[in-house]
Amino acid sequence: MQQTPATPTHCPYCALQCGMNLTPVPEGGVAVAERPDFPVNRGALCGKGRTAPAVLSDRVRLTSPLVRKDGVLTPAGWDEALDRIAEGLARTRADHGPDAVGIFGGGGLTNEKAYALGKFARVVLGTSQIDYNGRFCMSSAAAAGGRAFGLDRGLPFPLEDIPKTGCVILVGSNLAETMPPALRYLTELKENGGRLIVVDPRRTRTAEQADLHLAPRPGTDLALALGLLHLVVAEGRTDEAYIRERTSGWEETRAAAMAHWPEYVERITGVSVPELREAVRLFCEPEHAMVLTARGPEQQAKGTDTVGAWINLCLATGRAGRPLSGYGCLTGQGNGQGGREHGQKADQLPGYRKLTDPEARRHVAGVWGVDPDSLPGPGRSAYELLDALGGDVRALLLMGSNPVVSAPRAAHIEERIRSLDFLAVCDVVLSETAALADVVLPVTQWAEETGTTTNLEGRVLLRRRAITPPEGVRTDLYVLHELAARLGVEKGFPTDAEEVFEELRRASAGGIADYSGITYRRLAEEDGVFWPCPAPAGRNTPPAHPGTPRLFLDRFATEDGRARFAPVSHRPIAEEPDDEYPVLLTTGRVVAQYQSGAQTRRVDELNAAAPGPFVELHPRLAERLGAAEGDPVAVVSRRGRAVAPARITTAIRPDTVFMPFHWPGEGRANTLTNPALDPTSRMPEFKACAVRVERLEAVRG
Ligand SMILES: Nc1nc2c(c(=O)[nH]1)N[C@H]1C(S)=C(S)[C@@H](COP(=O)(O)OP(=O)(O)OC[C@H]3O[C@@H](n4cnc5c(=O)[nH]c(N)nc54)[C@H](O)[C@@H]3O)O[C@H]1N2
Ligand SMILES: Nc1nc2c(c(=O)[nH]1)N[C@H]1C(S)=C(S)[C@@H](COP(=O)(O)OP(=O)(O)OC[C@H]3O[C@@H](n4cnc5c(=O)[nH]c(N)nc54)[C@H](O)[C@@H]3O)O[C@H]1N2
Ligand code: SF4
Ligand SMILES: [Mo]
Repeated sequence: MQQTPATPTHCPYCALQCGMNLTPVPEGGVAVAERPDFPVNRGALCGKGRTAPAVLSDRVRLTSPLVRKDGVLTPAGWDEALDRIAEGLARTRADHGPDAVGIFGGGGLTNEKAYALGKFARVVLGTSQIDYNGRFCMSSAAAAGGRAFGLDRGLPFPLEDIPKTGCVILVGSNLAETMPPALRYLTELKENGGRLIVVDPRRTRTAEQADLHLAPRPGTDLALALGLLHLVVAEGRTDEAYIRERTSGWEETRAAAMAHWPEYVERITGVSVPELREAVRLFCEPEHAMVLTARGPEQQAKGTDTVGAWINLCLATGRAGRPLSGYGCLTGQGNGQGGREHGQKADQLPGYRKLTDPEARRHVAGVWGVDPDSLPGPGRSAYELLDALGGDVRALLLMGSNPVVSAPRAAHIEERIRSLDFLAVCDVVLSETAALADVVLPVTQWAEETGTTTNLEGRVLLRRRAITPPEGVRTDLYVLHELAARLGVEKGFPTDAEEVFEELRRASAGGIADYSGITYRRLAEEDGVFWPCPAPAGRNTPPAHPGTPRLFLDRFATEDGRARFAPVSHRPIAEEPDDEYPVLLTTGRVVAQYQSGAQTRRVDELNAAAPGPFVELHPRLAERLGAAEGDPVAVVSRRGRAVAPARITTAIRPDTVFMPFHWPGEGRANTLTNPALDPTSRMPEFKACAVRVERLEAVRG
């Protein structure tokens, strides 16, 4: 029998975008094999990536459009389903104006899809009401990075630099569970004599690897970083020449830090003064050091300032824009980085351009062949958009998110979604949100389509089609093409991903995230290309731009080339515990489930490993409640009540409980969470709210 050659591609899930080889199997679907030559993961895969083919099975996926008839979702043909959507969107627009039609996208969508979705909103619908789930993810780091450096890219250096630095402070990342193959970089760091500090209210699998684990009270990272900066100044560890030559705004920031005495910071965070001093010593002694943040410090109503405070620490010690030193954010979703660059965000045009910038509007409108004045202005952020459903926004097209499970204050958002005049969802499975739709369109999955993603390093990658999708399933690009045509726009929405990418190149040219020098051909030959990668000027094929693995080595991307300090001060979380709600709830992930679980809850092996929600609590708290391991406990916040079995562990602070957010129904963590938003990034406070915990018998009396 002839061997089918394997197709090298990338995982459908997280931002590491591990390389893998796919081979079609006779019974349908693909087999996943190692791809040791791809540098990011060198063959290693986590259980989610390994089992991703299970979601290709007809047993769990959608294979026909569904249209609601007499209240029931019923299989229908593609034309009927597309007609219904076009009608639903057009009627709403006619009755209530273009801004009554909303679009909600996702950071898992490829660059091509995200680009086409943003263009569809502005050109076909003329609506300003588009945003995406990246607001729930790393928007605070993006805002802080943009403010400090003039450019936001997850990591400003490749992962391979991490083992060569002297110290890493990992703030609110549980890498060992959320990007398991990346743990290797931290292990190698330690093997090389480097130090690891982990900041997490829980002693996670990642924290267990640390030389020093700081366990602050949730929502107090801002104070913690200021306390460290205070000590840096007090101990004379600032890099004065660097501050003078490469930064601006130090005096104000220095003054703010000096107001945060270590004893004061200890009272706020629960991290002791000796621990603070030890952290400063480990961070400052080596020649190079890095700070990496993830959702812990970012998913806070002050996430932008919090990340700003960690960046301040890097700047004051001369640890940014130098080899083997810097600040980076570990982005989350498969295309968390690219998804935030090409226009599905409320205030954004492709190439990381601003929708309010007249020059950006002129450039992109030129590529799109429309009048710049016809482009709407910025719309609402994700939570605000979801909150407006059924009010100002009456019809919604949703692609690549499952907000019934993943949005904060989810019961309220579910009710808003139910109150829509019209909802259309494109998905690969019947998610909890798709189940509420008027029309559901079944779309192709990673192994069945081509497209690009940009991983956490800013490395643009080519995902290749390895198998033919089932009859009855179409691509997201096909959906947008067909809807555009039905709404009167015949051109400009190709179904071929490479054609979309060619247009994206031109639209991004000259922007911050410049992809114009990147082609599918290059991506097929190289291990990805780091943006910015401008197209070479001139016509006689001059040498291609190599891409930019390392940013800021000569200058920052601000107007004066200097990084900007952020003069920030401690402030409390939006909802402090009180007598009625005395405990803090924080939320996050487990290794075997992904996000809202829409995909991974359909994989037997993963369900066996992580079958359902739980409430992690300290023995002291459990004792007070009279709860034993496995007992159902109720967690109650001002927004609702969730029930899940108790998991008792000393790995969490006694004043805090933790719930993963991967499940719907009774154990849905987001029934409880607080949608208080960061004023700049509009990121909700997923990581801290006030709750009361009750043993279930006590509740039911
Ligand atoms: N298995 C798995 N992997 C994933 C995902 C998944 O759903 N499942 N999702 C992907 C996506 S989209 C993302 S965004 C990433 C997220 O990756 P991570 O950021 O690593 O994931 P989280 O579990 O949300 O949060 C990390 C840690 O923050 C801690 N934390 C809670 N509150 C605070 C706080 O106030 N301060 C600090 N410093 N820490 C706090 C939590 O205890 C938790 O251990 O993972 C990606 N990878
Ligand atoms: N309490 C709490 N809540 C959180 C978080 C937290 O830490 N705590 N984290 C937040 C974060 S960081 C994130 S990123 C969000 C994520 O939460 P969601 O936005 O709900 O993300 P997913 O569950 O990945 O949903 C993606 C949906 O799109 C489908 N899908 C996948 N690929 C495609 C595609 O190519 N096309 C189409 N049309 N559909 C596709 C999937 O089947 C799934 O139904 O959750 C946020 N919610
Ligand atoms: S770490 Fe992320 S990219 Fe790698 S296999 Fe797991 S889910 Fe996929
Ligand atoms: Mo995320």
